[in-house]
Amino acid sequence: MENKEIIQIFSETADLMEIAGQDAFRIRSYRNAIQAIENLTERLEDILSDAERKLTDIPSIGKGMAAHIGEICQSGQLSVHQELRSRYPPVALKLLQIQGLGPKGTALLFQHFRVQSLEDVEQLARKGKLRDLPRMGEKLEQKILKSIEAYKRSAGRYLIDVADGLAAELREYLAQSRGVKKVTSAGSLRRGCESIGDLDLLVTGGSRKQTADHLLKFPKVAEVIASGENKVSVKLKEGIQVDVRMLAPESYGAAMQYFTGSKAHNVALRDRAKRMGYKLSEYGLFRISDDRKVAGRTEEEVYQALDLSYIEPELRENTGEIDAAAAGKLPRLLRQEDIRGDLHMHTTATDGRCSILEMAQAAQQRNLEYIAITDHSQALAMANGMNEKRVLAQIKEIRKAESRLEGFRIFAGTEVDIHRDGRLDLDNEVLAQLDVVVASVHSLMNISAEQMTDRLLAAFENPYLNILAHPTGRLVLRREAFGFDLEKIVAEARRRNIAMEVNSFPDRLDLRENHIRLCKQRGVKLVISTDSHHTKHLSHLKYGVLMARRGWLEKRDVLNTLPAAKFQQAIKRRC
Ligand code: DGT
Ligand code: CA
Ligand code: CA
Ligand code: ZN
Repeated sequence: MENKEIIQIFSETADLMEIAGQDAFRIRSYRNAIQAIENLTERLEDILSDAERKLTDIPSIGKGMAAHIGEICQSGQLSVHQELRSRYPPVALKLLQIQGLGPKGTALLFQHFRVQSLEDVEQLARKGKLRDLPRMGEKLEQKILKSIEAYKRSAGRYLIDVADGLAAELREYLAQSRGVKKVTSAGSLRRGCESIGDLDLLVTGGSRKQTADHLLKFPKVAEVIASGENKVSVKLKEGIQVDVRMLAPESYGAAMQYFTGSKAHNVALRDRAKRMGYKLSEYGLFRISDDRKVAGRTEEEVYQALDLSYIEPELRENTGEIDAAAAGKLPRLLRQEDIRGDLHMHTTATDGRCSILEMAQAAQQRNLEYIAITDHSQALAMANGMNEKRVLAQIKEIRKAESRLEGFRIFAGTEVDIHRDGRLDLDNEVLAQLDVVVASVHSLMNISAEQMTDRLLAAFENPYLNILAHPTGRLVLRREAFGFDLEKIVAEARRRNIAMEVNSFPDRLDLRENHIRLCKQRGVKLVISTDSHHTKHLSHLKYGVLMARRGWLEKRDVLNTLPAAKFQQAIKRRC
């Protein structure tokens, strides 16, 4: 039994207990246990089978939870969980994901209607039957409809870190098959998209049959969807589909180009080829007049034959990249090595899991030159946000930690909440003593777009605010961005020299590419940060960099490519 499976059972149990309206204290003990297990590096089953050790030595795991873990490891299931599952239809867990419904709304639905599927709820809402339920109303009904639509759109898609991790494992595994020369990810993952529908892997070298047989022995394969001569599609235990294509080396580049997409980019590229007297396919670029193959071994070759400079995968969305490549005007995209600092992270003082020094040392090991510690402010009580007094004490601790490191800077910062009226959640006197102030909205997100615009504009009036963090508040596959007038905010940011964050956390990725591009066009600088809550999150930087590249950013557009001292200069407010 893997820890992940235990977490899954606990999480469903807690969710169902919420629908059942059970004791909040007991529900919390499940959630706390989940957090504790997520932070473990060992398998629970191994601890259990070690006579010298006790599960209850793990913080947040009491006697009750330890017994539950024992039961799961022994029988593969948990009776409390089974009992709750039998009480509600399977759609119950899905309904909890629908914004506006929540556990209470879900319970209410089950009390008043026979709902078996998401479509049932959708119908009820369309017919206006939800609004009369207690505490519901027409507005909430509309919101539920909208979030069901969003849920359906996102269903079956995966966050980039999940897809990326599985693809890396599979690539490594496939590379071990006899004769295999190259294994590459293509599709949306290679383009750095925020969510991934399925994985596309390209393999060359070795015999197709052997590679296919090898793939089917990958321990995470759950089922085979299709198995043809050149392509095998499987579903992994995690649910995601993988298309593996076996290719000849002489058409590898053409296939890479074709299967990287996007579809829109490919269509435009094929049009261009046609106009130039060529035919472009996954097998190569062919001259129409005599069917001679002119390119196909590498992607570079294909673009070159079409009189284009090489187009990086992240740009291939048919949003102007082909014209720019034809004119030799593509940006020199930012690279991860260009990033020198990380300006958004949390420690044990609030909701992070590691100390200031641990975060700094881990960042230094990743070749960064500076970080900012930006713990939460008091309004975020849930995350143990800090008041002025605690912030002042933390500044001292940060200076102390910094003095223990060689050639590394730790900026004292905060992630300060922006109140409903635009006020920042900490006194200016304290903000003035910080090296960098990152500000963000964490509450009251469903106000109107005008109100949100005013709220952000008012926040910008505070002279200490340097960076607006996760500016749109969206959560990938889970929550839409809140509305506001981005043009107005960007213009004001430019005037005042406020930077916009590209939050690298895989479920945020905020700003996203089109917004990033707008900032660049309007002359607003960006900062790419990880929002780490643990040293292991520092590796998420690569996803922020991918998003920045999708937004056409170059090194000079990003402030944390600067050395520490220059960075500090560059974030100084203009007004
Ligand atoms: P996803 O999987 O939904 O995250 O997105 P993609 O872009 O990975 O899409 P996928 O897996 O359906 O196909 C991979 C690439 O193969 C796609 O980006 C472009 C290429 N491709 C697939 N079908 C077509 C097609 O009908 N026409 C063209 N031009 N290209 C296609
Ligand atoms: Ca795909
Ligand atoms: Ca695919
Ligand atoms: Zn944060």
